[in-house]
Amino acid sequence: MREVFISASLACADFGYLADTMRKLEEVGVAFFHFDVVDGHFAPTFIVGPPVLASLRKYSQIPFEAHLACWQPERYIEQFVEAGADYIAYHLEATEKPESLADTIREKGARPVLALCPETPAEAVSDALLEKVNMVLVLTVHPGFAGQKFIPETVGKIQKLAQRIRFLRTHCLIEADGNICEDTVPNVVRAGARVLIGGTSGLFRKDWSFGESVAILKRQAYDTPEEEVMMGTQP
Ligand code: S6P
Ligand code: MG
Repeated sequence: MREVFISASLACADFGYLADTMRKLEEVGVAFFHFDVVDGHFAPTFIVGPPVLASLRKYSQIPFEAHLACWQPERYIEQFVEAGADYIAYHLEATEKPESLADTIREKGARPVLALCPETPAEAVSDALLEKVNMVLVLTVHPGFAGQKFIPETVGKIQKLAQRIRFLRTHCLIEADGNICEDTVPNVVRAGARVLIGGTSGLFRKDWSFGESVAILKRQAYDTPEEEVMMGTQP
């Protein structure tokens, strides 16, 4: 039986209550905390940096993922590892040495995650790189902002990556990030995504509690017919 994990995109939380919000999300079964880190250039905004992860680390036991929407991510790895990031997602578009960066992240003590913008095709990722990273984060919206509309063309990319991962027999999971909600979950799960990053549309909703939101996302994921999905493994 495949397993699907819910990750909470904390950029969508009320920053005045982060530690309390994280405790509530952990109680209802969220498996990862996802921090969007933007440098003002890769995408035209700023969100959080290492001091925020470091302050929150003591309030949570589950893995932290730093999603670096930043140019030259190699400059920031050490700071985020020291701040407590367990997974570091860097963009293929933002670095000239994606393979050696995966090695560096691992050497520093975190797990590498390769992130892809919506326009970047699956073919831009080499087999060697797929074998080096723990996860591939497929952005299903443009980087930097919550509340955008799902880009349907990204589903085919998830499917192609999932087929290659299966062929290569690596333990790499695919994450879907952007407008992940009850309407889009069946598409990304059927294509092969196993980590669902919830934001304003799927997890931080005014009409549902966190418990209800997680239950709805998981129900949609597990109701997707078994024969149509690829197998996944623990990251
Ligand atoms: C987008 C970012 C995401 C957002 C998430 C928000 O640049 O990487 O992690 O925080 O997409 O969720 P939603 O449901 O508002 O799109
Ligand atoms: Mg993100």
